[in-house]
Amino acid sequence: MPDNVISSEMALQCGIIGITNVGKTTIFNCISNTRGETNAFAFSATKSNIGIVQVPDPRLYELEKHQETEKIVHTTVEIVDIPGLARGSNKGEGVGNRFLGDIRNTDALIHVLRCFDSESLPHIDGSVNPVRDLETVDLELQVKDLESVEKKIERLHRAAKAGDKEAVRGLEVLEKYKEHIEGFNNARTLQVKDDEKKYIDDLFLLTMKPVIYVCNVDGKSAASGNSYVEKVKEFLKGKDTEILVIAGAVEAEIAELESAEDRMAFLADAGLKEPGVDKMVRAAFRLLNLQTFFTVGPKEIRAWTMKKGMTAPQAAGVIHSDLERGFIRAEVMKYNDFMTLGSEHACKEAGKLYIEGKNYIVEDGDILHIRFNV
Ligand SMILES: Nc1nc2c(ncn2[C@@H]2O[C@H](COP(=O)(O)OP(=O)(O)OP(=O)(O)O)[C@@H](O)[C@H]2O)c(=O)[nH]1
Ligand SMILES: [Mg+2]
Repeated sequence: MPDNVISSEMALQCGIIGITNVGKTTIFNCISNTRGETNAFAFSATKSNIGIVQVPDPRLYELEKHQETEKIVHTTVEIVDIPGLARGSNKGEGVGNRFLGDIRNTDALIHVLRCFDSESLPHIDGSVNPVRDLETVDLELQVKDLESVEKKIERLHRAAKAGDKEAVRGLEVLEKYKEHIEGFNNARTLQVKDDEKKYIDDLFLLTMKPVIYVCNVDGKSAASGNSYVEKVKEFLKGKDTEILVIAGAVEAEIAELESAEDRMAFLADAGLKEPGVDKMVRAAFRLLNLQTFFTVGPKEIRAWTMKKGMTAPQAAGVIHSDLERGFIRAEVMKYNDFMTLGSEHACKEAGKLYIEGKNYIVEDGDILHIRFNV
């Protein structure tokens, strides 16, 4: 199967990681219908929670302004809440070792950092210090990666001795990674040529996975952050990474509220226009290299998930395999054209309804109508 085909068996997963007791499960519970247990005891969590999470896309409601519909369907993304790591996890400290395996199964990471004070919740390392925590977690992952790299180096050494030329080339690349990681760096930051990546792809290195950072702050700091957040930003300066600020405990309370009006009012009180976790889910979606296309009609307006670079028949296959098999053509409108012109008819008149064939690469925000025949 080509690697840009998604089916439900191989859904991409984003993992929530971090030190123990930083608020991972609290944040997870804001976005998921699956309830994870939150707890003030270190190492209390003993299993990962998997949630199918709605990707909040305001464009769906904008589309509804031009097309009356019976229902709106959001697309989803899979997010896993993994129990906390601690110093020494790579040696099985805490319950850490097992969870490194859960991290390996993910495709991208949300790294949660504790940026709140709480007298009732002591920090496992004695004080609140998100930069130290970040480095602690990175180090655990690096140690594990180094193990994987060294194992493969041994294997390749044997093959190289037996005269395998490919193994000799592989060794050069792996030695570069070994040196890089030994210098307390994450694998993702090493610049290598595209054709060198294949020598480590099979290792699924933990520090190779793309990452965003979430600073979990107290309610007062929801809109403006605090000095802990500043330290994190300072530390990550120049690194090409996204940093989000979320008031986890407050957002968890807001998420519990029944009425949408109440939720809006409490968000406004906290100085927010939308929940920080909504931004986080969209960021996770992008981090996984996923994009959205829409189908728009009187029965439903719906967002669908596709991998960046999918062709029109592949995207059609996300809706139903028949649509891929019997694909004839796609009628495509751009979201912005549809919003400005206001209807399919108007788009057609303006020459903004494009007829595309099987080689068309679908773009984020495309509104598709698939013509097919089976
Ligand atoms: N004051 C304050 N407490 C928080 C905040 N977020 C989480 N907590 C509390 O911190 C404790 C731990 O939260 P969890 O969400 O269980 O933390 P976790 O990171 O999932 O912990 P492990 O799964 O054990 O690693 C709970 O008692 C939460 O109520 C916050 O923003 N402010
Ligand atoms: Mg937890």
